[in-house]
Amino acid sequence: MSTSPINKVSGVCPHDCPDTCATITEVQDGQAIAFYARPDHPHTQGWLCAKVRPYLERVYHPERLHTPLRRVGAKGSGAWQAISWEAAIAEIATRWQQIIARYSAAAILPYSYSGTLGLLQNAVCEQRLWNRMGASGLIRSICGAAAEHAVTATLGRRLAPPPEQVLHSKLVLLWGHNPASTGPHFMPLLRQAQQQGCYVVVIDPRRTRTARSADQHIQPRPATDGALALGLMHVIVAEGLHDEAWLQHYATGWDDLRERLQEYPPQRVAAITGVPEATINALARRFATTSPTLVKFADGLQRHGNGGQTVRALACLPALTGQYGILGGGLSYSTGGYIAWNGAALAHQHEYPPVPRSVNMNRLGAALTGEVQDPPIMSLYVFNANPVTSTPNTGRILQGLQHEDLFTVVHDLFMTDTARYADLVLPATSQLEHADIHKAYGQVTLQYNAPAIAPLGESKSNWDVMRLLAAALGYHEPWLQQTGEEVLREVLDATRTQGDAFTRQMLAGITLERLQREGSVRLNLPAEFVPFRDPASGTPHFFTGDGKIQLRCDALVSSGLDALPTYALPAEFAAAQPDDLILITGAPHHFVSGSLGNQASLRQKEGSPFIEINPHDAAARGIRDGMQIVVSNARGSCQLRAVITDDVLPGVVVAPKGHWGAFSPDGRNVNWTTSDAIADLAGQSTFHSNLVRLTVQTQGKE
Ligand SMILES: Nc1nc2c(c(=O)[nH]1)N[C@H]1C(S)=C(S)[C@@H](COP(=O)(O)OP(=O)(O)OC[C@H]3O[C@@H](n4cnc5c(=O)[nH]c(N)nc54)[C@H](O)[C@@H]3O)O[C@H]1N2
Ligand SMILES: Nc1nc2c(c(=O)[nH]1)N[C@H]1C(S)=C(S)[C@@H](COP(=O)(O)OP(=O)(O)OC[C@H]3O[C@@H](n4cnc5c(=O)[nH]c(N)nc54)[C@H](O)[C@@H]3O)O[C@H]1N2
Ligand code: SF4
Ligand SMILES: [Mo]
Repeated sequence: MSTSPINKVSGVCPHDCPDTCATITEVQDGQAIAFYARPDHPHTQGWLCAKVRPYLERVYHPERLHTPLRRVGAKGSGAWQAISWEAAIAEIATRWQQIIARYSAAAILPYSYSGTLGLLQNAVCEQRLWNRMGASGLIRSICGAAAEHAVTATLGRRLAPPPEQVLHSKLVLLWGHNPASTGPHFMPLLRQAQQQGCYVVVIDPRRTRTARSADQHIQPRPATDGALALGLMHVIVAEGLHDEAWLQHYATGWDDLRERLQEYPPQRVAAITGVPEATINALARRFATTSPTLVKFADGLQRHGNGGQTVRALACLPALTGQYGILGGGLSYSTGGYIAWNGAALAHQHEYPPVPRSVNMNRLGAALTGEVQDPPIMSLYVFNANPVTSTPNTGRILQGLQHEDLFTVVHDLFMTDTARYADLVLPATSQLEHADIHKAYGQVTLQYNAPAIAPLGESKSNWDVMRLLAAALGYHEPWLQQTGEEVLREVLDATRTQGDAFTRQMLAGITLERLQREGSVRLNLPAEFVPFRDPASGTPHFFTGDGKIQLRCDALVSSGLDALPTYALPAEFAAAQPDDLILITGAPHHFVSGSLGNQASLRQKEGSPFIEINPHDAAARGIRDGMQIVVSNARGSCQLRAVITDDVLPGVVVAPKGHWGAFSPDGRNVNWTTSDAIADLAGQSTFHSNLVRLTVQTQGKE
């Protein structure tokens, strides 16, 4: 046993999760020997979730990529040759220079999303090099774009209460949100609130882990939540339970919304949602006669054709009874708006011509197979993302990736479903091997992740690869050659000194040195802080042009939306045939999207890829528990294991996202069936607006 000293290094979980836990890595002789939660971080509460606790399995996974690889066989054949970084970078630069000369840099598409949420390895790397090149932009709308846009338009800023404020709530509606899996550190707080008498309602077509411990579970038909929210408001107004004075003072468009609500009597809403009229009336009364009430949702709810308007309706609901600006009340979507990074320092976009065009990431398959022309996409550079696993309409993406003249580079820690189709694969560092700063979208600390160990093999961080590419392409701007630490300092200092007034207040005194010293720092929330309450007057105040909540939001009309919340059936569902079922593909408990999906211990806990089917729907199709089922529609098909359960509504089936094709019996996952149609707002994905048919897989025959 080594007697060398053990060094404890403070870090941050980088994954796409609202909790952004603080971690400790113990290092001895250059090896990480232990990994656990920082005991003193308020939100982490001294524990990590089941998926990240065994993180050293990921870091030291035998299949980590250690060198750059060049494809030697046909695309997707899996034959590779190890090459040096010099050769890999030179090949990329040469290919790109040829493409730029012939087509312009717009023919190069960077594709990235949420492998890490760090300021450096994500936000900066999504911008700087590509802006300098004049490459195509990417509309990053796969996750929560509609909600982000709708909440910002309604409230002026994405502020959610710090999570511990739920201890003051008396009623919480968890609406299409499953924090027991997707943001687990909220659960002990919710449990404590419940023990103090808070009533918890989960609104979800599936009986989730979160729903099991709720006081009430309401199961609407998918994508009808906008109608449900409008119906609740209808009842509140019809019974005179709304706060007229509050609405007159602090809201824009109350008269218009009141008129709109007339279209949503409970009888009609019951027919749309499948929720009994009595349940709607009772929930409306409970909502209106309880205070403080909190409406909490995340992104799963709005991955539908009507996601933007659904979120608009939900964001209006707390205003009806004046719940905004009250401790324990209001809306909890995301804390992402507490800090707005200084865009100029982050991106340096202003020094170069505007982005030539932008491609919606949900349309990747379409973009690679002809939808994007003049110039067509000739090169794809994927990092922080695994689109073959996680992006809709996989069949079409693979068609695109197999084009002989598409030059694809994938930078990842592993040979993902996407990397298999690359021309060049580059090895990436893990969070233990690079530096970063993380803000959170479900809590209010800013944190520094210090590198704990040296990069494994020849792996490099995103930023270090960008620097090499910039140099090879002949770009000599200092902001393309800074060290990672210099970049972090530049962006943090610019944001603290030149950010908007709210951001400056949040960051006062938070320097890079302080973050490095303390690891985690709580933002400068004043002692009595409540989102949307003016500290001087104590009255509600929104970050909108007129300081009021925008019940009617004229700004959204230019985005093609009705200025008032409304309900419309997603186009996919309007064409439903009798045999169709709605497939919802939310978060798996043991992976984060496709990340961690190749870790054997987690795959074992998650079980082989499954689909939950109501006994009624199973019986009608001769499906028994454990059978292999072909799930199909016109876009494609995949095979899943049947789990018969009344956890799902009749007419609805549920199969978690994130399983890799590589570990599935037919090499495919649910995204072979999901739609790449775009929702009503902000280019949002519509994964859950997905109609499928189920048939029993017959063994040994076509
Ligand atoms: N363990 C784990 N945690 C994760 C992730 C993960 O993959 N695994 N992913 C992370 C990411 S990327 C995100 S964006 C967040 C998402 O966080 P959440 O939004 O909490 O998670 P989802 O499972 O996507 O969706 C939540 C719920 O919405 C329900 N739902 C779907 N359609 C409807 C509908 O029409 N109406 C209603 N009322 N409910 C509906 C689903 O049944 C699901 O239970 O979680 C993050 N955390
Ligand atoms: N069917 C269905 N599909 C969905 C959803 C759904 O609801 N249903 N939800 C969607 C949502 S909410 C999201 S956010 C997306 C997520 O989609 P993606 O952003 O594509 O996320 P992952 O599949 O987790 O892939 C991230 C990859 O980044 C890699 N990575 C991690 N750290 C680094 C790094 O430092 N450098 C580099 N170069 N790579 C790194 C990981 O190893 C992993 O392979 O998935 C979407 N997919
Ligand atoms: S995935 Fe979420 S809950 Fe798990 S360690 Fe990371 S931040 Fe914490
Ligand atoms: Mo997401």
